[in-house]
Amino acid sequence: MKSLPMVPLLLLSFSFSTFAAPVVPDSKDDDMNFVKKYLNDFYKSPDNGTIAPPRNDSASLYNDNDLVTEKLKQMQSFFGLKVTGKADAETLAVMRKPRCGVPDLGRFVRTNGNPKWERNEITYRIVNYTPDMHPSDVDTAIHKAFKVWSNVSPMTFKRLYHKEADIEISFYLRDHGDNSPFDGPDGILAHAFGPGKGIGGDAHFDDDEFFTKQGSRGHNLFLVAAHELGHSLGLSHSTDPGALMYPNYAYTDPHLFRLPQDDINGIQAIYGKTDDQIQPTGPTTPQACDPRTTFDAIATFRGEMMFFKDRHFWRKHSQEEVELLFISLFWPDLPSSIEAGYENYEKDQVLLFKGNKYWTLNENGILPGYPRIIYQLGFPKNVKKIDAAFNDPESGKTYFFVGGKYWRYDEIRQSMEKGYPKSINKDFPGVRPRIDAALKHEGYIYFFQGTKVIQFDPNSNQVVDSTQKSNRWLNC
Ligand code: E1S
Ligand code: CA
Ligand code: ZN
Ligand code: ZN
Repeated sequence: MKSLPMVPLLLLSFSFSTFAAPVVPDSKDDDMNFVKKYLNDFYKSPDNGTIAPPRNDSASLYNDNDLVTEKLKQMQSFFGLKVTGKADAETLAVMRKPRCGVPDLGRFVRTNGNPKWERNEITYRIVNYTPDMHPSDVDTAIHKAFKVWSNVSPMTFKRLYHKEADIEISFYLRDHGDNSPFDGPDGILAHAFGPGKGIGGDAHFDDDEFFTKQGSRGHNLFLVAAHELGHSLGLSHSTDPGALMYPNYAYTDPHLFRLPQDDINGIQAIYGKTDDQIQPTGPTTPQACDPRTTFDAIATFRGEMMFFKDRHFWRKHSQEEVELLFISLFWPDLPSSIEAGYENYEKDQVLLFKGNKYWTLNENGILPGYPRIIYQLGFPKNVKKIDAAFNDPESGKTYFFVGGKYWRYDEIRQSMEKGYPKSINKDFPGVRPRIDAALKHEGYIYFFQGTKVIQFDPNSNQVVDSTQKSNRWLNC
């Protein structure tokens, strides 16, 4: 589980002499202890999450430093200080002022200690319903969200109807009595409390949101609930942008949802593995600079490059920085693991291929009427998928690579050319079949094969370089 980086504390303690603090600190350790005591005294968590000595096992996901940071932020916002989460000089000065002993607020704190459920059998109750969905669809979404976590851990979840349960699920508007009011439409979608008595474990959903069963309008209740239940079980946020416990909502088709490996690692670090012989695995987020990085497909669009990989693509603006994005964020109806793609400069479109289907996209998204079947482009029925494609803007011709053969399509006449398929070996000497992705760029053809790139010069008809790593294109 990739936890968010800890904010280093007390970085500024050396600058104290400039502040008229009543007590001159002896050392950084004293500052730290003072800050911790102050926060424990005045920023208690709902279920008494005090800042505990750090646990050194891998399950300490709700880290002590996270808690200190969280409570510091609350304290800073309470006093109208700059909210840094760090015990900077200004913050320490306020803390050192005399004050009354009543806690500032029993505010909602999720990162309290390292709470976990001490039993594996947990109960839940759906307290009320949203008007957005049919109640039975709410039941199904919540049931599925619990299943996400019970599938990968020894935890079991039993629904109660009339008795108070460990995890109480409810929909609320604005202020709802836990000192963490919702904020109206957008912004906060929901929140949940870490394991504990009373409000501990409970998940609240902001009913000013539009929750859905399906589709990309509004927010999918199953996905939001699965994330919140992660908190209910004691998980904090992850820095892995592909994780369910990443702080930001990302739409993925709920039918195709698989719990990412990072979240599996997180929950298993707390509760251990499943009782099954074979442990479940989940998708991992590709790392651009992993030396093993390979691509599924590459396409350009209006001067940008898109490198497709699993559920994601990297977007590269000319020579600038590279960002990793979800395919589903841009095109909710596209599948993952795209196999080939190219830019049709003529029509200002991008074509993406998977299996015998293809999609045409422009800046507004997928054009209506897609996917279509590749046989409409003139491929014979024995072609089941395209390995790679590129368009040559000078000639307006598109090259399609399939196994050891290639086809050429005339974009202007909109037809496959006669005399194809031809042999890759014969026409591109030095290029072996099974190409992952291809690209025409600044006069050269680049064939991506595994972790290697073959640079081919179409003028001299020869390979000019085959030593480059694929991920060099991602600035690695
Ligand atoms: C997003 N966050 C949300 O409402 C904080 N904006 C409470 C919290 O202040 O639970 O973090 C805020 C909740 C949310 C985050 C991620 C819901 C998904 C990640 C990956 S969905 C496929 C997915 C996600 C869903 C509160
Ligand atoms: Ca909201
Ligand atoms: Zn609440
Ligand atoms: Zn969250």
